[in-house]
Amino acid sequence: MQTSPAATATAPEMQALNKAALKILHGNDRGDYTVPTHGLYPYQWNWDSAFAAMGFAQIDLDRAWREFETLFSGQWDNGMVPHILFHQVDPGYFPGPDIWGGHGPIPSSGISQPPVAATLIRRIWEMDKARSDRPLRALFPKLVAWHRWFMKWRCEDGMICASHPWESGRDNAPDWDGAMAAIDPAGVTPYERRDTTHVDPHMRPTRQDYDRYIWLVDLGRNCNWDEAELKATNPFRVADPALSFILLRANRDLAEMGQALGLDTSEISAWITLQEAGVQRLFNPAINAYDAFDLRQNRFAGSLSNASFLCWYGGLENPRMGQHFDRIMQAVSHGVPSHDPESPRFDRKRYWRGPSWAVMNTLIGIGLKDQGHDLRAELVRAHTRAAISKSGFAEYFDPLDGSPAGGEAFTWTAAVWLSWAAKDDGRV
Ligand code: 9WN
Repeated sequence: MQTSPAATATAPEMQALNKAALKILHGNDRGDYTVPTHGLYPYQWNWDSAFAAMGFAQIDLDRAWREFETLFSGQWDNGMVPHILFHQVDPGYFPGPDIWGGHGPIPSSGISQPPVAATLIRRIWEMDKARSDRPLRALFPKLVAWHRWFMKWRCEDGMICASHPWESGRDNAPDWDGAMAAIDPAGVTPYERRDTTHVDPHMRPTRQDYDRYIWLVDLGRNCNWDEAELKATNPFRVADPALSFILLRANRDLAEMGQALGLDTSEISAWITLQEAGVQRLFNPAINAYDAFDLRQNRFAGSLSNASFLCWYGGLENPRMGQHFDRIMQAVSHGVPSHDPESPRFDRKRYWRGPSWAVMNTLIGIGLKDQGHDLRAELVRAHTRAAISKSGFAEYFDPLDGSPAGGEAFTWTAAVWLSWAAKDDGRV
């Protein structure tokens, strides 16, 4: 196994990076919430916010809680917490609130995003326990309602499905290729992309992807985001290893917090039991790895991705995943790549089809550490540090040389630096 990254920063370089990370966090801070980066993403994104809160927790626990409170102020009556909250309309991003037609208390999208919040809230609560349980007590029922929504509308035999590639947070991953190919986007609302005015189009999803993203938004808006109708009609329903492992882990953390608060957690325990069986169904023997599964076409995607490596984060042990991990980390200098570099679909620059993401690395690293794979956990951290030291706080990184890709001055990359990548003990 490779044990050291391509480069390590000196102490003064580390200090300069700490300072730069804080500057990014403050620069993207809009008071009660944080934008992922100025320009490209001018709104509050769900899982980005959870990581932003971890960054703030290093310097200001009240501000960390406020990030979550703002996020949950956008929760819908059915429990869903949207993937984007449009606090202030900004023409720099498409699709905006009018295209989404969300019906929550704040203008929003109509889908959700990976529920990392409970796990990161647990960490902040542990850091803040001595002061008070009050913020956790207020958020706890909202977390339960959100997870209940996932279990009611996104769960198939314990596997958790994405209803749109954006819901997975891994927009153009090869995991969705089969399901996307089956969609005919005829009649999609005419639109003009804004992302490619901010970022090199070679680093972004294709036009074919976007037609289908917007077609799926049209589908949801046209039925007023009626989940029962969408469950029956949406051609995109793919069980996602990331959503499945992340929600399983989140439910474990939620149950722990509930018990500490003296609350009844039997409903959560039942979810965990169902999900523990469900994640086993995501193991695809054809690639010997956890994989996405298309419920509509009843077939695996055949994609070994960084989501597959969230198995440890979900509390699972599987020696075959360790072998894949070692092989892939030997093939790259700045992992963990979002897709297997040996696959013909690997694309080192294009978003979720190859690049490494500091935020996924954090989750993979937490899981490895929790399962006792200390060397592998440290390797992920070292690669993440090397990429950030070399290229700054980019949205994602080329895994073959660590060069920056996507947006710049990224909140979650800065937050990951402060809360995990640069820390001595390797714990979030
Ligand atoms: C669509 C904000 C978000 C992340 C996602 C990432 C990207 C949006 C986009 O940016 O998605 O939600 O327009 O490309 O894929 O994970 O939350 O950083």
